[in-house]
Amino acid sequence: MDREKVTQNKWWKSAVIYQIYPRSFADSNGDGIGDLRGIISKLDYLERLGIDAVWLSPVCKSPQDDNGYDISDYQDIDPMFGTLEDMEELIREAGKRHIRIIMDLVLNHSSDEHRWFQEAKKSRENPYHDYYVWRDGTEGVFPNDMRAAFGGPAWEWVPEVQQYYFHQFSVKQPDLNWENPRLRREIYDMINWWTAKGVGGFRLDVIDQIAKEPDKKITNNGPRLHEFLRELSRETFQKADLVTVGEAWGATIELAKLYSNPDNSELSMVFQFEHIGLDQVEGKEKWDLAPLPFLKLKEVFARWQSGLHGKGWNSLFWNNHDLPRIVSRWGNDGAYRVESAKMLAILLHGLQGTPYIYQGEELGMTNVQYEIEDYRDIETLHLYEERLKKGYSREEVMRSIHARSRDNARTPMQWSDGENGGFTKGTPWIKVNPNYRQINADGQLGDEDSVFSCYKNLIRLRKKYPVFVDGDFQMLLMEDENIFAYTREHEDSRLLVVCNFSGSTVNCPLEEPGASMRLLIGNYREEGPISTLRPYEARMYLSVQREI
Ligand code: TEU
Ligand code: CA
Repeated sequence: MDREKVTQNKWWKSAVIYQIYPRSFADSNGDGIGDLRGIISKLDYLERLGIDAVWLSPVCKSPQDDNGYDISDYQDIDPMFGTLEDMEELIREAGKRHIRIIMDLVLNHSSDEHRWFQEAKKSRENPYHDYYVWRDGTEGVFPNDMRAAFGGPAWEWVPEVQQYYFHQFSVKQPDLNWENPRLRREIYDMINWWTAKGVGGFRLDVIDQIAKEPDKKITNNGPRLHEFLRELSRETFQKADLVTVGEAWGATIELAKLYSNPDNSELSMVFQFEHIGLDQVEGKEKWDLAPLPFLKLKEVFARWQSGLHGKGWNSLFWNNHDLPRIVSRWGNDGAYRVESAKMLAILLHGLQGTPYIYQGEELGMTNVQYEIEDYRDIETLHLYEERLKKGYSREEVMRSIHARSRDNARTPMQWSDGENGGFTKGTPWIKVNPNYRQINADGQLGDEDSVFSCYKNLIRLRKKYPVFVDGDFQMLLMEDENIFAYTREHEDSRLLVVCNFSGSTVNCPLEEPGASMRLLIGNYREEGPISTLRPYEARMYLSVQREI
């Protein structure tokens, strides 16, 4: 079968992937921190939901400066999450349920406690010195004015070598030097070691930042990026039937055609964030809130759906461990929490691409509004200090934090209405959202009208009808200020998805679906006329000339 055909039939094109933030998913030993044995205890829940793979945020050894995105040993599990044997058991037990385990590879930087860095900073002659990015200089005179994502300069002075090292994130996350072929070889060997253990794929943290030229202030999409990715893919991913998804904040459609080229030369797909950046003030930061430009949201989705059709592959997501929860952000986490959570799910899961469900999204979990003392995220805590120093009022800063803090996604998974939402018998590392008594898995599993059941049904539909995977995309009512409607067509099947993105009842100019259009799923019990859509109403119709 030629490579084009191979990619066409890839398992991950009809798969739905579930992201677990292990620290907040399920705690098995009462230390208040989620762990691998906690995940193993919830595999039956995941099997019932029907997902095909689990993306684990990092569980490797780490000092936890950035909650595990600062890895100090890529081939061992951090004791707080368990042991390598626990990981092997998780891979085995998940496999029995036809669930693949995807690991989160943080290859742009390591922890400063990694043995490579501990060696590198000893002397310029040390064989590991060039595993990192160094610049000569004098203490106090930075190589340039680049800033780190978590506050402060992007350069840190090391007296032993009289040089600065470069770090795009925290000072404990020194950037790795991908120009060094010996480093790249060690990374490939590590990845193949995990693949040999049965890992089913990899999520690649800030992968478009590995090719950098700090002297020219180039921190992503550097000139050698696709050369590195093709070598990485050739030396590792192409040796097994893996799914790979790169986090690429700087991706455009043209770049995504390279990343997700059907010839399998780089990755399966990327996470691009054009839709995610829409509700912030132009040219400012995510903390500078702006209303969502709905017509722009539709334009972005239409462009990515059409732009990659037949030329690449989309990831589909609203949430992850860095993002606020979508039902609070673009839905309604009050009176219409259930309807809007389902609408957002129906809208996303009808599109072409691989859908990702972030832990708790399938329950309609919401943001939180804590006091600053209850936040744990390094990014949030830096922001708080930085903006107060810049003269922002405390109210303004807390409004930004409530809306955008990454901890909105990191409050513990809500399993039951029992103590700590069933997450831990100990003291949770971060407070459980107080609404766990109303929003929890136990209360939804047996309820056909729950958000959980809506996700479960959408996952089944994706497997049953090829139009979900292979259909093309046409946006309808592009200029409508409230309705997100589109069709997908493949062979003799036509999918129609109509969503009222607003909290008001609106008129819909679409003609009533004909007798051949069968309602596959909706978020209101009775199916009224399509001409009047109730608040956050969503419907998915399928017309099939011949039954599958
Ligand atoms: O995130 C990349 C990244 O840039 C995010 O930190 C994002 O800019 C920020 O959260 C605003 O939303 C990846 C990981 O997903 C994140 O958890 C890590 O903190 C970061 O890389 C460093 O590894
Ligand atoms: Ca634990």
